[in-house]
Amino acid sequence: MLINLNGNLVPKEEAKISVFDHGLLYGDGVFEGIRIYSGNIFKLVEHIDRLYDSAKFINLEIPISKKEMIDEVVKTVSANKLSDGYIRLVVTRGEGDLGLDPKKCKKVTYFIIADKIILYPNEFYKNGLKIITVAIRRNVSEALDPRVKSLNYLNNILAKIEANNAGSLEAIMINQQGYVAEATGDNIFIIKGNNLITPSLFCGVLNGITRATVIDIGKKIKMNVIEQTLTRYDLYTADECFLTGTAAEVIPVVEIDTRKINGGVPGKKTKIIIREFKKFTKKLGVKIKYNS
Ligand code: PXG
Repeated sequence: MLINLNGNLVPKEEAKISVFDHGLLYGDGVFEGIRIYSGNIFKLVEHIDRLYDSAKFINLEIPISKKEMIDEVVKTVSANKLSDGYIRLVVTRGEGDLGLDPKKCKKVTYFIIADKIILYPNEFYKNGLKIITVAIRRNVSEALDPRVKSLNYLNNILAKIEANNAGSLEAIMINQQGYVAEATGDNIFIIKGNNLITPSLFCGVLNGITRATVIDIGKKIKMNVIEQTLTRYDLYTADECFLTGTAAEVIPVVEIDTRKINGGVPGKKTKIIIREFKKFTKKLGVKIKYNS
């Protein structure tokens, strides 16, 4: 496996960064998780746009242009001859000293890993997930905006620990106002009648690339797509529910806080959306040409 470290392809064993890197010391950095489907890097341009927006928010200047970053991603995937897999693109503040001041970090670090992906076991796509809402609240936008995909995932990890401790695979996080936000690494959707509903971005959620794709699918199949505030009541009384994310794709939810959704089986409309999503994954993105 070859890792792209600051533009150089190096063997995995040599892909090392300093213990003084502020990405490690303070979580000072941003990242993206991207999928490759049949040689197509799904929505790569949208992921790169979001990466640069996250970097801009934290006042981190990525040393190469978006176009160059796209080329670096393509170079890494093709060097590893991956046609299906997962890309982790990380940009950190770089090496500094033992103070948190980013001014001391003179050179931004970036690296790109292209590897196979580990999915939820297939049975969960077929039978759906049982999930819970957790006590830990989603970060407030005034402290650290959830739209920034930063290396600070402790908020989400604390929620995941709560879910793990309760024997649940995923957690739904509520925001400071008591409205539903998102799962630890996925956005949430419910279906009520012909309405496809997801929390608005102002509820404190990541502007998910899969979320945007599902919104487009909803419009295409003539559902009313609504972004609004949701409470636990809306979740418990939904006809159908599912989560969306690059890693999880579209995965049905069949139980929330012990309340069964759609009688405890994946919903009909959810299955249609999953089918449509699979078609989209091969169409939208940047196609790879593999080096022979
Ligand atoms: N919300 C959060 C907090 C996320 O981290 C999503 C929603 C879905 O966004 P996309 O753009 O992927 O549709 C994410 C992204 C993992 C993992 O290991 C999960 C994500 C990213 C990287 C790794 O589970 N989720």
